[in-house]
Amino acid sequence: MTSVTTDGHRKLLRTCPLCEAVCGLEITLDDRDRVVGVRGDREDPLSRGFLCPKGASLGRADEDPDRLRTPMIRDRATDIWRAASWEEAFDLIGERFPAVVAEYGRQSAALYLGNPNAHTIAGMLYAPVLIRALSTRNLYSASTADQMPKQVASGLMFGDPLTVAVPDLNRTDYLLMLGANPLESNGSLCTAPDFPGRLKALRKRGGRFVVVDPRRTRTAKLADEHLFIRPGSDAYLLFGIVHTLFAEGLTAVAVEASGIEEVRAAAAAFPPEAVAERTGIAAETVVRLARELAAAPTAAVYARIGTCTAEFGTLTQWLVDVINVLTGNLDRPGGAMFATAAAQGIVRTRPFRTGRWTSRVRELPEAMGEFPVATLAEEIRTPGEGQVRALITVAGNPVLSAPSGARLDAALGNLEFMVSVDHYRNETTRHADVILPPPGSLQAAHYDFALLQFAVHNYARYSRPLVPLGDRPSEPEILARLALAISGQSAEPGRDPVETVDELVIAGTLHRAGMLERRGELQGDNSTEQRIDMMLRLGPYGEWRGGSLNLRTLLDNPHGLDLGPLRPRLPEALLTASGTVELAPPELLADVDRLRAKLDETAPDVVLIGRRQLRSNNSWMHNVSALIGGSNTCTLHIHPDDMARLGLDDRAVIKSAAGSLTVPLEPTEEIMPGVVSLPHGWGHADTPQSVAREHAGVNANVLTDDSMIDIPSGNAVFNGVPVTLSPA
Ligand SMILES: Nc1nc2c(c(=O)[nH]1)N[C@H]1C(S)=C(S)[C@@H](COP(=O)(O)OP(=O)(O)OC[C@H]3O[C@@H](n4cnc5c(=O)[nH]c(N)nc54)[C@H](O)[C@@H]3O)O[C@H]1N2
Ligand SMILES: Nc1nc2c(c(=O)[nH]1)N[C@H]1C(S)=C(S)[C@@H](COP(=O)(O)OP(=O)(O)OC[C@H]3O[C@@H](n4cnc5c(=O)[nH]c(N)nc54)[C@H](O)[C@@H]3O)O[C@H]1N2
Ligand code: SF4
Ligand SMILES: [Mo]
Repeated sequence: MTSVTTDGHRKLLRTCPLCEAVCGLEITLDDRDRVVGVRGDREDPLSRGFLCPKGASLGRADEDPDRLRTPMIRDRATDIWRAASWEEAFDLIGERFPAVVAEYGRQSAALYLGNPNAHTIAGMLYAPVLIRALSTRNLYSASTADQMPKQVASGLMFGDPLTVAVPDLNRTDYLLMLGANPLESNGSLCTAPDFPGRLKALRKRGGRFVVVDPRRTRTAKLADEHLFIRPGSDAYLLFGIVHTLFAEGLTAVAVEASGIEEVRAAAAAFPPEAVAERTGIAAETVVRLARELAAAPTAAVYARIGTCTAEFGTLTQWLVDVINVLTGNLDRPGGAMFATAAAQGIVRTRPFRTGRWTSRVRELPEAMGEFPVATLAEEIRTPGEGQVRALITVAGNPVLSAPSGARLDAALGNLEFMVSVDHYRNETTRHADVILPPPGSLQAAHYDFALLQFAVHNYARYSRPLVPLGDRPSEPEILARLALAISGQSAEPGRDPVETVDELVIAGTLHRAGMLERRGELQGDNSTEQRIDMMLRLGPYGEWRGGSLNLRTLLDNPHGLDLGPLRPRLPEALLTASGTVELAPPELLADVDRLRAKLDETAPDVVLIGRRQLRSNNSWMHNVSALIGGSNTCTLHIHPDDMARLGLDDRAVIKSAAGSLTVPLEPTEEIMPGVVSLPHGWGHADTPQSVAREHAGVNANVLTDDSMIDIPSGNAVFNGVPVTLSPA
C-alpha cells in the first residue's frame, strides 16, 4: 500500500525487524528510495503507532555507509580484505569448503545462527537448507545464550518446545515478572509492542504488577512493588512460592496435569525460611507473593533473560509454569496462555526430548538439534576425530555474545575455512575467509514466523520488500546458493535456487497433508510468497482448514490483521506422552538435587549480571550514530557502598575465572550491593565500523565463563558470575 505525497515522497508500510515487538512502521521514502521518515503505523491493530528509537533509526541502519555491499574475501597470509564478485565468492567457497569436509568428515563443519535469524524470512525458511546441506551435528545458535531453558522446560512439560506460554498481558489482574526489563528491551518471548503501555494499562484497571530484579530498572519503577533478588536465585524464590501454595492449601489446578505429588515432594526442601537468605527476599514476602498469586482473579508469572541465562535457568522456567498451573492460571484468559499463530510451521508428532546425541568434547546433550554455544570454542580447539575445522556464521557475532568470548575469538583463528553472512566486518566475521552481505532490511519481505507464536494477542502481518534489490541477491538466495556451494554444486543454469528449495518444501508439505492436487491454488509473486500462502492456508485460520486466511488476506490488510485475543488451547496443544501437562519431568527433578545442594553455599562477595539498553541491539547497532551516547554506553553499574568498601574510583579492574577487563564505573543506588552490571555486545576497539570504534566499550563476555552452564539446557550463564574488583 503506497501513498504518494506532493513532494514525490512515498509512504509505505512494513514490520520493524529489529526486536521482538514486531511494531508496524510507516516509512517515507524519497524518489531515490532513501528513508526520510519512520513513524509508528497507527492503524496496526497490535502496535497502534508505537515506535522506539531503534525503529526510528531503521533507515540510518540500512543506509550505514560502513555496511558491506559486495562480498569480501580475506587473504590469509596478509589479512588484507578485497571486494569480490558474487561468482568469485561462491566459487571460492565451493572449492574450499567441500575440500575441508572431504578431508576431515562431515562433523568437521559447523554452523552458528545468530539472533536476527529469528526475525527474517531468510533465517526462518532458508537457514534450514544450510542445515540439511551440512548434515553435521555441530549446529549452534544464539538460542543457547538466550531462551533454550524456556524451550526445554516447555518441551518437557507440554511436549513441544515451541509451545511456550506467555502472560495474557492485556487481561491479567496480577503479573509477577522476573528478570525482564521490557521498558528497555520491549519484551522477549512475549511479543507485545508497547509493552510499557500494556503495563500501565494493567495497573490502571486495578491490576497489580510486581518486578523481581537485582536492579531497580525503569520497569521496576513502573511496578506496584519491586523486590531485589540475589542473582541466580530465582529458582529458590519460586520453589518457596510453590512450597507455600501446597502448605497453605492454595492450589487450584484447572488443567489435566500429572506429577503434582512429585512437585509437592520436591518443594518440601524449600520452605520460605530456607530460601530467604539465598534470595535476599524475606520469608514473609515469599508467603505473601504466593497468597497474592492464589487470590488474584487471574495472574501470570513471567520470567525472561535475567533468569534464563543463569545457573538454574531451566528449573526457573519450569517453576514459572508450575506456579501458573498450580494457581489455575495456565491456559485461561488473564493467566499464562498460548498464542495461536497463523502460519503453520514445523508439525511435530513426537514428545520433545533432549540428549538424542551428545557433543564430542564435553559430552553435552543436544537440545532442539543444537549443541550449547558454550562448547563451540573447545570443539574448534580440541584435536581429534570430529574437530570443527570449517564454520559458517549467519547473522551472529558470537565473539561478543557467547561466554568466554576471548577464547572463542582465539579459536576462530584456528579454523581452516570460515564463511559469514553479515552486513558487517565485525569481531566475529573478521575471522572469515569470505563475508557475504545480505541486502538491507527494507529490501526483504517480512513475516514473523517465530515471534507471532509468542504474541499476547493473535495477529498476522506480511510486508513485501519496499526497496528493489537492484543487482544484489536476496538473503534467501545467498543462503540457497551457499547451501549449493558447500555441497560442491552450482546453481543449475536458468534455475532460481530459491525456487528449487521452495518447490521441494511445497511438494513435501502438500504430500504429507494429502493435498498435492492443490498446488495450483497457491498464489504469490514468487515461490517464497507461495510457500507463505501455503503455510497460512494450512494454519489454524487457513482457507484449507475451514477458515479463510491466505496470503491475499494479508496483502489486503497491510496494517496487519487482528486475529483476536488469546484463547484456551489445551489439551489439543499438548504433545506429551501422557496427554497431560507433565509437571514433574524426570530430567528436571534430577536437577533439583543440584539446586538443593547449592542452597547453603556461601555466596560470592560480588557477582556480575548484564543489562540491556534501549538504544542498542545486542552487538550490532553501535555504528548508528543517532543511537549512541547518553545511557547507551558501556559502563559498570555498581552500588556506591561497594565502591567505598572496595576503595574504587572511576575505573576498576574486574576479574573472573575466565578473564579480566578494565571498566569505567557508574555508581548507582539502583543496583543491589554485591552485584555489578555490564551490558553485553560492546568491545569494538578493532572494528572497521567507524562509529562503533569510537564508542568501543569492552566485551562483557571476556568475563563470562563457558564452563558454567545450565545443565538441562546447556544454556550459557551470564548472570551471577563471581568477580573481584580492584582499583585500576
Ligand atoms: N533495546 C534493546 N532491546 C532488545 C535487545 C537489546 O539488546 N536492546 N535485545 C533483544 C534480545 S536478543 C532479547 S533476548 C531481549 C531480552 O529482553 P529482557 O529479558 O527484557 O532483557 P533485559 O532488558 O536484559 O532484562 C533482563 C533483566 O534481568 C535482570 N537480571 C539479571 N540477573 C538476574 C537474576 O538472576 N534474576 C532476576 N530476577 N533478574 C536478573 C537484569 O538486571 C535485567 O534488568 O531483548 C531484546 N530487545
Ligand atoms: N553477557 C551476555 N551475553 C549475551 C546476552 C546477555 O544478556 N549477556 N544475551 C544473549 C542473547 S539474548 C542473544 S539473542 C545473543 C545474540 O547473539 P548473536 O546473535 O550472536 O549476536 P548479535 O549481536 O545479535 O549479532 C547479530 C549479527 O547479525 C548481523 N545482522 C543483522 N541483521 C542481519 C540480517 O538481516 N541478516 C544477516 N545475515 N545478518 C544480520 C549483525 O550485523 C550482527 O553481526 O547474545 C547473547 N549474549
Ligand atoms: S520496539 Fe522493537 S519492533 Fe518496535 S520499533 Fe522498536 S525496535 Fe522496532
Ligand atoms: Mo536474545
